Amino acid sequence: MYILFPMADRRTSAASGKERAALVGLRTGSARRVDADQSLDELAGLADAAGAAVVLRMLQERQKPDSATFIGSGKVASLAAACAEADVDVVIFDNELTPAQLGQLGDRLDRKVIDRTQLILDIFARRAKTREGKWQVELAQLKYLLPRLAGSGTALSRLGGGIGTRGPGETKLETDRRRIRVRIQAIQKEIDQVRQRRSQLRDRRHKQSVPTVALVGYTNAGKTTLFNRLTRETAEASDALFVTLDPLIRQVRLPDRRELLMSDTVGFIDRLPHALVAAFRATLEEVAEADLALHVIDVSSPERERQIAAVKRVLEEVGATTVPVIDVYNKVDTLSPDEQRRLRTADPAAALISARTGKGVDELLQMVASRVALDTRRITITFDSGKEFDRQQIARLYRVARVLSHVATNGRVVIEADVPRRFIERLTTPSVGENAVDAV
Ligand SMILES: Nc1nc2c(ncn2[C@@H]2O[C@H](COP(=O)(O)OP(=O)(O)OP(=O)(O)O)[C@@H](O)[C@H]2O)c(=O)[nH]1
Ligand SMILES: [Mg+2]
Repeated sequence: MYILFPMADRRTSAASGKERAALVGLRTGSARRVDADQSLDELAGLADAAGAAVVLRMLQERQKPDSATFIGSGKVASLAAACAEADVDVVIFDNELTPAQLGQLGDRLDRKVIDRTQLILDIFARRAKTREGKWQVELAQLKYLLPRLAGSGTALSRLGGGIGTRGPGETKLETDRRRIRVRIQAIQKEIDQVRQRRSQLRDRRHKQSVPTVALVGYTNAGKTTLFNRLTRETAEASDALFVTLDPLIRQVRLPDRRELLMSDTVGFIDRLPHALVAAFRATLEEVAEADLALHVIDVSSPERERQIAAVKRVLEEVGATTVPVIDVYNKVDTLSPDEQRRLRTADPAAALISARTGKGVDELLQMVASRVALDTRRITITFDSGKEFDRQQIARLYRVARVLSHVATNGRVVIEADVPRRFIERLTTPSVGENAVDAV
């Protein structure tokens, strides 16, 4: 079964120079029809993000994938005919194909064939802006490509240009196996250095005891919109997939004047290519090392539950399972009051917000403040206000702790405060050791 889109599309896409894409999905065994359809919808969103115009959709049903042609020989023949009729440039499969399948399908369809993984990698290649982001994407692309160069060289020679051949910055990807190996090593080295630098920065932040909160969530959930609202930033947010690639970290001031650092980073997706997760480890470590994660969930998506599950899987994969999480249901402006009530009853511990209108954002900040404050001890510290070092410590205390009382007499300052445990550890340095610290 396939759907051919109106021919008017052909003129539009030719005029805009877009590649004309056919999308192919496979529904196997007990998989639900609606899930397979939604998966193809998502693939269409990805194709759009890669700059293609979708002119054909096909959903094949069979017990299990065919080892040679994935969708079965007969189906390939009808797909080839449909592709010829619709003047398709590239056929995109909703699954990861084996090198053998890629070769077979390329031969039989006689046009460029790519899979879901290549499509996602291509979007990332288009979006990467920083040096670090570019390295990570290219590494993932080359690692995906290498084993596929082994068998049939034709599958790749057929790629020509466009989607699937672009490296970061739209340069053409290397396809010579020996050169790829050398390049992988060089990039790996650079990424290791980045990783070290990031880890040093994190250590420094850790020493300053500023809590960090990471925004995580499915792509397009509204992470950057929320980030901008909380930090008064103007990072790019838009209704396209994978707009954010590189992590951004900015300060947020809580209602009680304490500071924390908030990070925005790459969004997740169902079946996120493993090569990509591995390559983005340096970026994703920001999440694994955070004190708290806000899981931003798009309530307007019909696939909310599947997206939530996909995010949890990625968090596991990047080793972020011990980070405490607050579920943040975003885009509640799209829900009726009734639906909002149901959501609140179903998950009372979650936050309901609209990053776009600002609704619920203050309550969310209160929740963050109390969660971040959980790991504190109430202590009383005496400072010598004549000493520069002590005056600095007092200023820092105000930034990281919740100060309950501050009494200054005869050059002494006595402060009672709820202090993060990590900060208390810092109070054992020699000069601070002179200060009297009483835990309550
Ligand atoms: N209706 C509504 N739309 C929202 C809300 N928050 C964000 N959006 C829209 O959702 C789309 C995605 O927002 P982003 O902030 O870019 O999402 P993201 O999670 O950062 O996405 P990626 O970086 O691409 O993974 C944009 O079109 C936003 O305007 C909201 O509260 N309500
Ligand atoms: Mg974003």
